[in-house]
Amino acid sequence: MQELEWIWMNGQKMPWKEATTHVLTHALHYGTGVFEGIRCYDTIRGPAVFRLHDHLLRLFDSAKVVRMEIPYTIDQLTQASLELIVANRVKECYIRPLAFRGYGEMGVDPTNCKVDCVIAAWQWGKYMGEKGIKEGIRAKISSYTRTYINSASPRAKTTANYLNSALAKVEARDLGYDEAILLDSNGFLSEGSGENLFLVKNGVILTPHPYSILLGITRGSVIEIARQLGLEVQETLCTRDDLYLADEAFFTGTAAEITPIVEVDSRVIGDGKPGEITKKLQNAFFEIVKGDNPDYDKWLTYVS
Ligand code: PPE
Repeated sequence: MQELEWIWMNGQKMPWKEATTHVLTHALHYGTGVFEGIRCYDTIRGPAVFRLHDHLLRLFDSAKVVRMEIPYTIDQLTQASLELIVANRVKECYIRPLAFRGYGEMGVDPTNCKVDCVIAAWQWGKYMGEKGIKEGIRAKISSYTRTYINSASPRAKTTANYLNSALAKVEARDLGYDEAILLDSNGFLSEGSGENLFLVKNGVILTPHPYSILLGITRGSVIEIARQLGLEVQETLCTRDDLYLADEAFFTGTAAEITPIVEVDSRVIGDGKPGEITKKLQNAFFEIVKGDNPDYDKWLTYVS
């Protein structure tokens, strides 16, 4: 990966290469970490972070679920994120706050391990390529089931939850697909390995109910934008058949932004091209994150 100059770690910025941790860090062994992914976009008023406060609120929610006390406030992490962008002299970047159980004691119980907190930033282009975001990607329903709500909370963005994602992603890639779509333990659609899922049928937008998924900030944004545009959105149970027979489908996520899905399990979605509603939402979304829609300035934190 392309390194930037600084990483914020436990209250201070330090050179990228020095931001390291002990091999007996609890989270490395037991997955006891919570994190966020946030994008900063270049706008006419300079770099702006999209929904920074909402992402940090979710970080603290994730920490609450796993009973981890983050030793900083939201305000401190906000300030640290903004200062990191300035220090690294980037206009656009992806920001990764991470709080994790550190070095202290081995054994599953994390209680006696201190909580370490880092914020890194790097430049990250289109998650599934320029071609993917323009022309759409091919997805596969995974043989892996999304982590069950009572085994590991999908509402919490924990590092542990991503083994489930990584298994599904690698399987999909091995089979020649761009991304995996996981079903929940009842067989309904849940989400991609790192994205939420949307379908469009007869002009109505459908998205899996909030129980077995990460409640995506991009998902919430897209629902609000779509309703504002006068489109109907339903959060509901969706089956793989709903997806196969949809007129349009797309993924949402901080990294993935809005990525059209044009094929699932060898079924062409709609006419095999990004759909009209998908493109409309994509345009509206990029206008907002680039600071070109004053109605949504509330979602941007300008770096300076
Ligand atoms: N579901 C999952 C499982 C998920 O990982 C993400 C984000 C989302 C939904 C969408 O959430 P939001 O970003 O708030 O709209 N995935 C992050 C990690 C990607 C990675 O490869 O790392 C992201 O997009 O930042």
